[in-house]
This record gives sequence, structure tokens and C-alpha cells, in this order.
Amino acid sequence: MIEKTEKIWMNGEFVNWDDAKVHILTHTLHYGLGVFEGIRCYETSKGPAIFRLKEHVDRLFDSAKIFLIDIPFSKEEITSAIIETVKINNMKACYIRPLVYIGYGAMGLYPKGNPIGVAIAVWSWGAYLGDEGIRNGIRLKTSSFIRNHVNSNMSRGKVCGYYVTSQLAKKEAISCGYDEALLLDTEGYVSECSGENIFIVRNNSIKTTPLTSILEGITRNSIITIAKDNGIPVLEERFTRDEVYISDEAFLTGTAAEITPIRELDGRKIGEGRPGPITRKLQEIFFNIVKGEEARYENWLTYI
Ligand code: PPE
Repeated sequence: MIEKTEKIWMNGEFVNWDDAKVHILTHTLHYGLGVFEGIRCYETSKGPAIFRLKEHVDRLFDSAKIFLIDIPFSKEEITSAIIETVKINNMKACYIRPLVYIGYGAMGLYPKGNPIGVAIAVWSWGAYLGDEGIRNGIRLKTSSFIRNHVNSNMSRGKVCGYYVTSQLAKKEAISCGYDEALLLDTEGYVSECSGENIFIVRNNSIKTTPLTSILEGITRNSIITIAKDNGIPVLEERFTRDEVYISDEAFLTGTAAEITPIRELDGRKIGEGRPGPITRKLQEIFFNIVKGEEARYENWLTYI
């Protein structure tokens, strides 16, 4: 269970955590069309700071556009609502979940005239795949479920319904004794994990899936930028699961998962079976940035 915070922003006002409710005929609950974001706010010596807020708000609006949802607030209003939600709950560090949902009105797949709701909740969220995972790496399993076809699910949008496939994959991986699932795309190439993008390291350069069948991860973009700034070559091209097996290092990126090393895929040890030097270096720089300790990337932080 996550721990309650005080207030949730809902459609322009703050309500108590326990009162943030919707009607059971809320359209999104039945048909899965809603869009959301996952953002982190970190503790820094200058107070709490939200990581890449602008990019997350932009992606929320892009997701809504893809799925033909008109958000009844401007980007500026959502941005300040996010900041205010962190503030009013006195959070030092937290996870931030903006959700845009289709409300109660018409039933049936065509939600003509149903109101669009927006909610923003915050809570404390530790390491998504465990502290041990961040330190020593996780065990990954290739899923028997595949990433939706690019024309079934628009992968640039962070849409609620997509996470049905992610949950099938995640449950399967856990039931087989693994920590996380790797989904292949419809052509059999590596796409992403249930809630993270994937990177591999071979011959001192890093490779990640191109932006076709994956969510355009903001952590992925941050890692590509950091790697290039540190002289590590980055390739964005398709690869297969066996290339992961023989990679020197591999890691996951995501807002919730941050930078989590992978120590095994399908019973094959990755490299030495523990986080390698490039993963560790990128992890270290990333955690320094979010803590406000890297002047070069100060513009990625919105101080509260
Ligand atoms: N792929 C998927 C499918 C995905 O859900 C995420 C984030 C990413 C890649 C990485 O994107 P980014 O956070 O912008 O680097 N997954 C969110 C959901 C976590 C949850 O369980 O809820 C997250 O990390 O916030």
C-alpha cells in the first residue's frame, strides 16, 4: 500500500486524499482510454526539485492529442497545479501522477460529450525495482506477450489501456521468479519492459531501441544526452534478444525505475552478472543531476 498524502488536485481544486473519487460509470474505467504521466520530484540542497517537468507536461498533452482527448486546462495551468500539489503536501521527494480521464456521461465506445477530468496525486515512492535492484541489478525475462503493434496502440502516447499488456507481462515474469519482463515487438525485436526502456552496452558504446514501438522515455532521453556529453557513443537501432544475452552490460530507464542495472536475461548472466562500469557511471551522474549536484543540467530541474 502506498502511504496517503493530504491533498489531491482534481479538476481545478484540492480535495482530501479520501475524497478524490469518481463515479463507477467513469468511461476510462470501462474502456481504458485515459492518459497519464509519471514524474519524480527529488530532494536537493535547494529544496524539492521536479525532474524535467516541461517534458512530462508536453508528453501528457501529446498523449491526449494522439488519443483525441481535449484537456480542459492549459499546459501552464497543469504545470502550476503539479507544483502546487507537491507544495501543499509538503513533499520533499515524491512521485507525481497526473491522470487525464474520460468521465461519466455516455456509455458505449464513443464518449460524445463526456467531461474530461484531470487529477494530480503525489506520494512517496522508493526504488521501483527495489534498492537491491538499483545496487546489484535485476533479473529479466523475455515475455511471451508482445508489445502492441504500432498501429494498435500508439506507442508515443502514455495511455492507460496499454498497461494491460504490461501487467500480463509483469505477472508472468514474477510468477516465473524474475523481477521484470522484456517485451519484444511484433517483428520479434526488443522493444521495452513493462514500464521502462532498455539499453545495452557493447564494446564501450551503448545501444537502445529506436522510437518506433516504444514509449519515448524522458529518462531514456536524459541518458542519451548524458552519455553523449561524456563521450560515450550512443546507437539507436533495433536489436534482438540474443544481443542482450551477449552484451557487456544492460540497464533499464524509467521515471519510477530510474536507472536499474540488469544482471540476467532468461537465465543468461549479462557480463559479469553485476552492474558494469558504464552503467555505474551513468547511474552516478543521473543521481547527481536529480539531486541538483550537476550545474550543467540545472535546467532539467524545477525547484519548488
Ligand atoms: N516505457 C513504458 C512502457 C513506461 O511505462 C515507462 C514509464 C517508460 C518506458 C519510461 O519512460 P520515462 O518515465 O519517461 O523515462 N513508466 C512509468 C510507470 C510506472 C508505474 O508502474 O506506474 C514510470 O516510470 O513512471
